[in-house]
Amino acid sequence: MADLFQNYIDGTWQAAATGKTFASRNPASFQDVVGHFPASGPADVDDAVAAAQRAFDGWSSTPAPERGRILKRIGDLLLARKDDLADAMTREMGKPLSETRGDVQEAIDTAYYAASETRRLFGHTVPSELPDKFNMSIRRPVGVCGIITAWNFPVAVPTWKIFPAIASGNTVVFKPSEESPHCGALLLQVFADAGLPAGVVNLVQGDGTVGGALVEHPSVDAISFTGSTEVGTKIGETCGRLNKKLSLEMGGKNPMIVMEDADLDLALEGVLWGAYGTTGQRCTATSRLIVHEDVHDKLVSRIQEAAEDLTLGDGREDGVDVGPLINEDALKKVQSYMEIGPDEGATLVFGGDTPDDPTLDDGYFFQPTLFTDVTPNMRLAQEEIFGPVLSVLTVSSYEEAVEVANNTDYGLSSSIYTENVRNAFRAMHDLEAGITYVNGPTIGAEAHMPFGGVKGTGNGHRDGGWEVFDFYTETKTVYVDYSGQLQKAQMDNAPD
Ligand code: UN1
Repeated sequence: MADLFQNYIDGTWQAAATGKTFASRNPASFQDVVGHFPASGPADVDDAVAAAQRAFDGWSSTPAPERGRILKRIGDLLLARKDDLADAMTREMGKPLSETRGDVQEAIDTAYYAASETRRLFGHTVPSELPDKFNMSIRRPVGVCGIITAWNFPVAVPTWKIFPAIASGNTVVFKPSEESPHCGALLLQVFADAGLPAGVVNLVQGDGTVGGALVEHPSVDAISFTGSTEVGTKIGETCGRLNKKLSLEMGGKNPMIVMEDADLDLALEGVLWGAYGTTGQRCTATSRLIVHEDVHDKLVSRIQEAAEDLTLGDGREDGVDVGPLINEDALKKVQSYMEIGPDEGATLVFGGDTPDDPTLDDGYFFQPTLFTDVTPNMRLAQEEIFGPVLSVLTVSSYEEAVEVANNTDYGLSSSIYTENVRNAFRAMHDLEAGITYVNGPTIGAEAHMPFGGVKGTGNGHRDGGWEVFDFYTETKTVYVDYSGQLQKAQMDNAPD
């Protein structure tokens, strides 16, 4: 019998009020049940929000550097548990150990970065238009933050949000994906062991019902969401109706441009990592390869040759490059494009099927796949597939490459491989995306840099970096009048 896990509310582990549970399974071997988790409902959300509200006064008035000291301890504990967390993560969501270690490392880096920012949550001091008066702005925490995240970066991405939120003095109710509840529970155990006070971060496990209740809850002041465009758009409607602060991080259809002057060895490595790393299940995955016609055939045949060497399998085994997809729905979705693509006129060059290997029959594996002859408006070039499927489009100039790259509703990441310094700098401005890599693939965010997208990917906010503190704080404007008399602004009463 696999372990039974609970919610974490007000500093204690508690069963869901519903009394119901759900199972989390290993996508590489679905007989392997990772654990049973509370299938929570609105009553559990109420309890968690009430705990976060109770904790708010104490936590927000704790000096920020003291909050930073606890974040530093959280980072130290994540580091001490890195291998255990990575192993649990691979078992629960499938990506290889080298990648899950990277995921935990990203959380460690975020902890140390957020800890250091607690010593410079700067405001401004500004001259007044009146004599003997002093103007400034300070940052105040927003309140109770609801944090809802996906399963593909089940440790890193929640910490991109939770750490700056608590560094800024907010309290949190965290709802991890129902595909990665174990990672969520392990993260909360780290917080508890590091001495984070009760109620500062609460965990409620479950499906969209929990997320929905959190978004609707009148005492939740802000929501930060990473996940599908469909769910994010619904959350956006609700938060709009309730005037709730919201940060959305949704899909991507990220282009990599390879110009005729590119270093093809470098581009090849970038394509393999960007398109097939994490089995293509990143919102930043390279899913459109936009290649100059002069190097198209050469690059495609080199990708084909190299992709044959990629080993599919259980990410906890040595030498595995590509793990499984997350679940059956994901597998069915990827499979559907194997008909959609050729029907629209694309050519399947390699992959296209589940692996011909009976030892992998118990997992949701799919071969790295590549289509050529893809044109900009095909579904293969427009829809986020979230699997190891790369679509190649051909162009004949820099201008055409940019036009094709921007021909998408999404705008998260983008990349260009070129040795031409002019085009490298032009791309930085021309590509409609929140992130542009020059001579690197579309993936690989660093913890201290802003992360987020434009167009259909987001709503203007950023995770990560210094910008995220603008989301988790409100600006308070303060005027101090020490003139000893009533001075009226805009009243022309200043001395001539
Ligand atoms: C995501 O897929 O939601 O930059 C985040 C990257 C990763 C984060 C991806 N570090 O690709």
